[in-house]
Amino acid sequence: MKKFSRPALSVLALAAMLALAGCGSKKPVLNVYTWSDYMAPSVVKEFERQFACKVQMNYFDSNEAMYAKFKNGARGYDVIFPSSYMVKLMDEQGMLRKLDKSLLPNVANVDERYLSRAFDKEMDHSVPYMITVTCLAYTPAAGGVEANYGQFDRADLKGRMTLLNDLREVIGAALKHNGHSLNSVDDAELAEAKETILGWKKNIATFENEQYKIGLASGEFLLVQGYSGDLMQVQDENGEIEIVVPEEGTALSFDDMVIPADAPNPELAHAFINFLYDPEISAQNTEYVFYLCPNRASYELLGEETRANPILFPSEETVAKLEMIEDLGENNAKYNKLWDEIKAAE
Ligand code: SPD
Repeated sequence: MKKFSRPALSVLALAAMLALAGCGSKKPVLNVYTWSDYMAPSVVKEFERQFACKVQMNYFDSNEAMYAKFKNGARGYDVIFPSSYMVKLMDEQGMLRKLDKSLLPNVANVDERYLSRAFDKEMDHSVPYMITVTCLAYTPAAGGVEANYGQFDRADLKGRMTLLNDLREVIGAALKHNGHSLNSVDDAELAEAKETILGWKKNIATFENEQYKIGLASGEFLLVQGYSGDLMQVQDENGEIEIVVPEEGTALSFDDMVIPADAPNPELAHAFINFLYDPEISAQNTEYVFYLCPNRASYELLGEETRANPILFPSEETVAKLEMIEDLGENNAKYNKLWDEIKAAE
């Protein structure tokens, strides 16, 4: 039988209020805008049951696509899950609602080791949801793979590899491969990264954020750059797949939970964020999506295999290789221009 930690009184009162509001009328709807394959269906169902509501899931496949949609006037979302560098940009533009901490008692469990690396350390506008480490994954048919981004230079794997369709991840990978910070704004380093990626582009099948998972599972793609949890989901289906952290270093991202300034249902949105930090719920979610929710109180509830997973709980040596993707302020324009040039190149 499932146990749930005892929520604070104000949260119980809110649940009762929302449940009553649902009686005899249409259920309240929580509109969520997030990445795909990123939440256990059982978790969503349990929230709908406890809060007598309907959760409507909507998906994006990159921070930039989400931001562009929002900037162009998309409205009606209650909770969004951008990466923290994008949260900073959205916050600066007044797009986000200040969080009411009295409605988020479970969030006290957030792991300080991660929060200390976050941009919004006070969690004024965002709460970390899950942590991504960008990795490489390959099948045995790729043959003799080394754990580095230089693999994308391999002409023998031409047409059988993919890079993410994510400008910060791909430019970041090339910068790391060339020995620089993945947040570099140095013109010479960025020009060098562009040349590196143009070389890789000759060998990859495509830049892909979603279909690469099916392609890797089916054997169509032999080596891919991917988000850690997504790759582990594929590995769970196909035990032959290997996942490695690139030795030059790689990206660490937090995807956060934020409430848009004009969210139609901010109370229910707070309840959802708080619910996702219930230790049992966080553990259940991590076991399903293979991303770590940085909720200290949930760690002891994870299975032994999950606790021993070197990507979810990396060694000091691996942590030293990880660099957080940061917002680059006015220099974001440089990256956008570089990415457009890379995409347009033959
Ligand atoms: N399927 C969920 C993918 C979300 C991974 N996080 C993206 C981080 C981007 N830097």
